[in-house]
Amino acid sequence: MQVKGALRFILLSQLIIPFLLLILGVLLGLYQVLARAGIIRSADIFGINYYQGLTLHGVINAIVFTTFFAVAFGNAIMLHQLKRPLKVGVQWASWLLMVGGTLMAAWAMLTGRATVLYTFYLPMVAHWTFYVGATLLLIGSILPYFLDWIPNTLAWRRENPNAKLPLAVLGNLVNFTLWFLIILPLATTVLFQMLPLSLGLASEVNPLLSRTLFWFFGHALVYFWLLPSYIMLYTMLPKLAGGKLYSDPAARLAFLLFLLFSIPVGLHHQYTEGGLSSGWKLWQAFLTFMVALPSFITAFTVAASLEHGARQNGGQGLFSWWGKLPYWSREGDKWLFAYFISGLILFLFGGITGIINASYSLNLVVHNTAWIVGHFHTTVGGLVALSFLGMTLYLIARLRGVDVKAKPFALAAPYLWMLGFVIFEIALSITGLQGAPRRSNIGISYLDPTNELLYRGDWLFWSHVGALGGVLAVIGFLSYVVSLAGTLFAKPVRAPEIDFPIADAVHDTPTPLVVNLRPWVTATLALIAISYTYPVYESMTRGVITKVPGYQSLENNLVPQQTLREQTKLP
Ligand code: HAS
Repeated sequence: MQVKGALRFILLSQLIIPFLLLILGVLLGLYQVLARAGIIRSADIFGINYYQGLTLHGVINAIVFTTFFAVAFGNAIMLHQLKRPLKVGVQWASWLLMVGGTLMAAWAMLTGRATVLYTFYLPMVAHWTFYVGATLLLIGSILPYFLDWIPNTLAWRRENPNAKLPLAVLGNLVNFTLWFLIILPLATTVLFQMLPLSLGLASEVNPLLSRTLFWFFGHALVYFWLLPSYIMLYTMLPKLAGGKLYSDPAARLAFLLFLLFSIPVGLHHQYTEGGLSSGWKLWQAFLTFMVALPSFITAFTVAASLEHGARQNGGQGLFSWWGKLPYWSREGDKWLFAYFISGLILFLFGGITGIINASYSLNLVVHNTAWIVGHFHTTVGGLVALSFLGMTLYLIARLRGVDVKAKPFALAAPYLWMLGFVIFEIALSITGLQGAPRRSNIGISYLDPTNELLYRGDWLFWSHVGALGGVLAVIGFLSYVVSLAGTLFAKPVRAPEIDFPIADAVHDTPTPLVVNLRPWVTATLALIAISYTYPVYESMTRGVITKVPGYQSLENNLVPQQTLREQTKLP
């Protein structure tokens, strides 16, 4: 399908702008891992403080890159699958809000006015531009869903009353329905708690309520990152592997189960938080195990699809068919396979560690340690990042009308990244179990041998192994940059277009349970109401704190450390 003019510009820039920011985000990640291994021992680098760098790393990589990509990919999927035009006015409005919001938040972070990490927990307070910027980014990201995708889907349904909604469209609509439902609690805490505090308009605040609302958003956020990857795994990977999707109804069921279970699980980030009853934490722990179910379904369906593809390529035996998959193929679009398979291998680690995190009792061992950092670099930094990077390269080549350049570099990139993060994950899991904290510049504390009080020499070996993993992953990223830069500046050889390698399904029997979205949305709302009414009520009644230095307005919050220390001095 051909794409021209403003729409082509918008789609291309939705991919290129976050990629450019990602270069900074990845380099700051390198600084983090070297600082945490005690290889760089300083509180800052090139004028960027460790925690400012950590904020930029998290916000750029996990929020900006992912949100821009999800919108660009969603636009491309809807265009390609429904064959209905997108409204240029809507797309411009969405683009302006997202780019404007990102620039505002970037200014606040780069000038040191928003060193609040990507979770921006109260009582840390950022400059108001950070909150307004983040809000604009979120509003911009949801506009296409309401003003383009839903109207286009309804029109498509009217024209095709008996046809099944294309699988990729279902996945995308589920993802943005989820997105809409979760940005409401986030907007509530940002607009009614954080912004007034930042502007000096509030004298008291409730951090417990804020964190409960944040994690109402925050865990489902990880599935907002994951679902575009699952769309690719279900609809494109089977074809790249040489075969078909094993089961279309299983894929639909997985998407719908994500809608149902992604949201009412946020309390598993707050197991150690005082003020919330343990019964509700346990209830959400059970639901967390339920949200792993669609990923188990995915593991089996994807593995069966890979086997189907491999057998079409001549694969035989119980295990030797694995050898017939196109791991190194440069033919056509098959290079993309490397991104998906590397991501899947990383996600095996991410899934296992996630299930360990979910256990109410085991979580007490790993919470706030380096273990968690290992977990999310094999999930959002693994399958999600690799599939997004692969698809960014693929779409840029299509939208520019060129072939992917420097394919050996494009192929080496995901394997180096995967190897790097497997090493990183193992190393950080071990240091985490040894007690190494996350979100901490341990190079100038626990890993500084001159610090007699804190020094933990036993963390040194695995921290260095972790740094080796991080360096390997960055080399993989640079290899990707070579291919992307070549593709970005290559001379066009054909008309710009959007096209995806969409697979047929082996099993495609109509299954009423997974056709209609409405009962699933109703059940989702009911489960959210059951799981969150009491925890939100509890947070509202128990969490208010007043007149504590950290909870005052930004101006007061920026008082020198000395004054803060005086204010909090014990008698
Ligand atoms: Fe998580 C913390 C539990 C999935 C991201 N998670 C985080 C944080 C992030 C994150 C960013 O219960 C840190 C937040 C912060 O800053 O504090 N997570 C889970 C569970 C799952 C899970 C149960 N997480 C994800 C995904 C993420 C992500 C996906 C990003 C995209 N997570 C937690 C918990 C915490 C947490 C607690 C809080 C910890 C704390 O104390 O702070 C599940 O959804 C995972 C299910 C996955 C599977 C794996 C299926 C495997 C597949 C691969 C098959 C491979 C094949 C190929 C076929 C069951 C699909 C094989 C090929 C060969 C060649 C072998």
